[in-house]
Amino acid sequence: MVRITPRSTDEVSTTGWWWQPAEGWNWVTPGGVQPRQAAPAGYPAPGLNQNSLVGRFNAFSSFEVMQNQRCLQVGTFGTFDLRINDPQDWDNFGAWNIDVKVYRNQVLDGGFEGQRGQSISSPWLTEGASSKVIATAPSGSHSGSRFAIISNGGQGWNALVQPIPVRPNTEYEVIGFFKFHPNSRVNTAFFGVRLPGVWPPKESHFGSDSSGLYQRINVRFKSADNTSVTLFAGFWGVNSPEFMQIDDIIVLSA
Ligand SMILES: [Ca+2]
Repeated sequence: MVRITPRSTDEVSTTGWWWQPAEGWNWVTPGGVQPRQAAPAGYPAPGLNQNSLVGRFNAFSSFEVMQNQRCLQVGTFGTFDLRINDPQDWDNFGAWNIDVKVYRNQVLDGGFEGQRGQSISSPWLTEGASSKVIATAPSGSHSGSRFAIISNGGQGWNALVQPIPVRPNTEYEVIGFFKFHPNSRVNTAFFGVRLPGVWPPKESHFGSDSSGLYQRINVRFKSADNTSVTLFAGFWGVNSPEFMQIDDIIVLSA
């Protein structure tokens, strides 16, 4: 996982000769020219703001870094390209400092695409007596073609869990996607992490929202002095046959 953070006030002069003092009118920050002007054909990224910091990654179309500060999971690998949206950059001077941070995703097989059978297998573990299965149906998954289903017909706890490594004294965010049948009565689902010796867990409490769509659930936690925590997602039975679909669980350092 990669996070790109430009220093938004750094400036580059986009025209002139290097021996000249800055003229002051042609300095741009990574946001590009103000007011915005869509770059015409011939620019590295036509349609995006002129002289802005643009990124390109494999087959994804170019994007303006300052307009896309959210986190995306793209599920591919390749070469990331960052540059100024300026067709003639040999005469530029100044610099934009850009922090590029690379994170390891602590969760293994969070999208369940690595699960090959119907039963839950490593690195996922299960808790509780009701059945937990892997379903293969692109239409039912949040992404990819596989997802997990936890069933629960009684009153007990049924869950998927995975121990994950963490850096001590680091803040993390756990994100996952959960879906219930529109008629589901589940209001007893929990998603989060257990830290050794700490109760209750750092968790989000949620349930069916009757939409029948995937809900994004997140929770933040601080690792304290731990190097391992246990990720969990499950629900307490409500004495009727209930199901919860799970997909795309990730942990990001905040
Ligand atoms: Ca999936």
